[in-house]
Amino acid sequence: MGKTKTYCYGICLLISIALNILLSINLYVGGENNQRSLLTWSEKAAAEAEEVAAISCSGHGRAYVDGLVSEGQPVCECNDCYGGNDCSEFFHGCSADADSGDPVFFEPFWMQHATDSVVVTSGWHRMSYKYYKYVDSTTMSIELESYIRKLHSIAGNAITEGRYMVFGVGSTQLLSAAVYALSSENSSSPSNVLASIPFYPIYKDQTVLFNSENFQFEGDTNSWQSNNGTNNMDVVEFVTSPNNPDGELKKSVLGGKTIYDHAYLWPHFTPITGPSDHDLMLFTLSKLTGHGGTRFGWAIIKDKDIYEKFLNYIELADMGISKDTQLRVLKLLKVVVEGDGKPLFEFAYNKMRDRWDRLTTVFSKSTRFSIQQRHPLHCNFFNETRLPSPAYAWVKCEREDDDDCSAVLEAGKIIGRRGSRFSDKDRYTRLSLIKSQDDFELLLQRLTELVSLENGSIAKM
Ligand SMILES: Cc1ncc(COP(=O)(O)O)c(C=O)c1O
Ligand SMILES: *[C@@H]1O[C@H](CO)[C@@H](O)[C@H](O)[C@H]1NC(C)=O
Ligand SMILES: *[C@@H]1O[C@H](CO)[C@@H](O)[C@H](O)[C@H]1NC(C)=O
Ligand SMILES: *[C@@H]1O[C@H](CO)[C@@H](O)[C@H](O)[C@H]1NC(C)=O
Ligand SMILES: CC(=O)N[C@H]1CO[C@H](CO)[C@@H](O)[C@@H]1O
Repeated sequence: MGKTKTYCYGICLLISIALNILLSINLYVGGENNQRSLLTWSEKAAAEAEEVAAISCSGHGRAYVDGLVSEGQPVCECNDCYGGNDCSEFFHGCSADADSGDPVFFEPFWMQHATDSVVVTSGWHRMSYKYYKYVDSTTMSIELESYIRKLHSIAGNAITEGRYMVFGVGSTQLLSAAVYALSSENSSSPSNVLASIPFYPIYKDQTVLFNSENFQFEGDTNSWQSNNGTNNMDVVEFVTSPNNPDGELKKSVLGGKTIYDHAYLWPHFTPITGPSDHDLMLFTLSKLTGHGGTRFGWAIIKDKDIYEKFLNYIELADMGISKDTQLRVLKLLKVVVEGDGKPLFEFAYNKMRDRWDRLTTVFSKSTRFSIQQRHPLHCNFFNETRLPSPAYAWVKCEREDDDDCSAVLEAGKIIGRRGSRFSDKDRYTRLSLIKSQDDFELLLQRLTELVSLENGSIAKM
């Protein structure tokens, strides 16, 4: 009896294994001769996506499903200084472009996590303006919001308990929503919007563009304070921490209504010393995962009235942000929180640290150029004392005559963003360190060339 039973189990197990193998083959190969493949409408799109992604562009460019097409084939979009049909030509003498804060350095991470980060969207995915017909606030994904809260508790960079959250088209949209929400209505004089030099230029540009009776841009906090002294005036202050361009951890100068722009408050750019606990904090996907093009940011808000003004702004400006964007962000954040954030933050930190190590080696040989000082702090996320590795180098030209630092660098085939863009002196220039590896390698090469001239014949002339 017992023996027959065991015998039967053995056969059953074999049959079961064989069946599994057959089913798997059917699933993965798609078995055209079999009666039915398990995937139906997504297969063709998946094949197209993989086919286009497989185009190598010599490792110096990329082809996209939505890119230009030539003779029925997707065209390679080459990195700066590369060209030709397959991006294999390098343009010698080409300038290194370190101008924009395009966070493309994350790309290899997402290629390593291709399977987990891919999004499949049907033609009828969430056509409605709203989510969840049975819930009130319906233009934001509740699932996405809960992942963002989880992310902050893992990174340890912001308090979200008991706070409201609003999504925006990038944090760019939330900057102006914040100014609107914090400005006084119907007051005899407009609220004064300020930031501390050097500051991110969009604060001023947007405030000027939206030209309201309720607010006006008043420039630098420090000169404002010394001119207006103890006057208890209506101010809205932008505090960027870590700061763009110089990476400094900033605090409010005026102590009034404050917008904390935490675009760079992530473990790969700065040691996380504790959770930020301010009334109004802004974050962006762009500098967290590198998906600047997805245009997604969020505000964390303590006060209910301010929260409602934010909602009103987003509702009137664009009736809530794209559901397609929210789907993609959800998929990406699920990867980010894997392994308690270690894979993503370690990848990004190692990349930034490597770039800073190589950059400081070059600048240590220079007396003509200097970069900002960095100070070690204890990072709670990595449980270690570390130097910050900011997104940008804030370069100072030290020679008396070099008061236009951008021009000096440009002559050395390096394109930066001039200090006056940040309302500072042109003796400073910002260099972006978060672009592609090709961009960084060329930047480092041009910097090395420029510095090596210092003690040579040209510098002595
Ligand atoms: C300080 C700061 N805030 C906000 C932004 C806007 O980011 P996004 O609109 O991509 O979220 C940037 C982008 O560079 C930034 O540097
Ligand atoms: C501002 O004035 C408008 C029109 O008079 C009024 O409807 C609104 O409630 C006022 N807002 C505040 C905050 O007092
Ligand atoms: C140039 O000379 C200075 C002073 O002697 C030195 O400190 C610096 O390292 C030299 N720079 C290079 C690139 O050789
Ligand atoms: C942090 O590091 C210290 C010293 O290396 C160690 O004693 C401690 O257990 C670590 N804490 C955590 C939470 O890992
Ligand atoms: C009321 C007042 O004195 N406002 C001044 C505050 O300081 C700025 C300069 O930073 C002046 O432009 C304002 O007029």
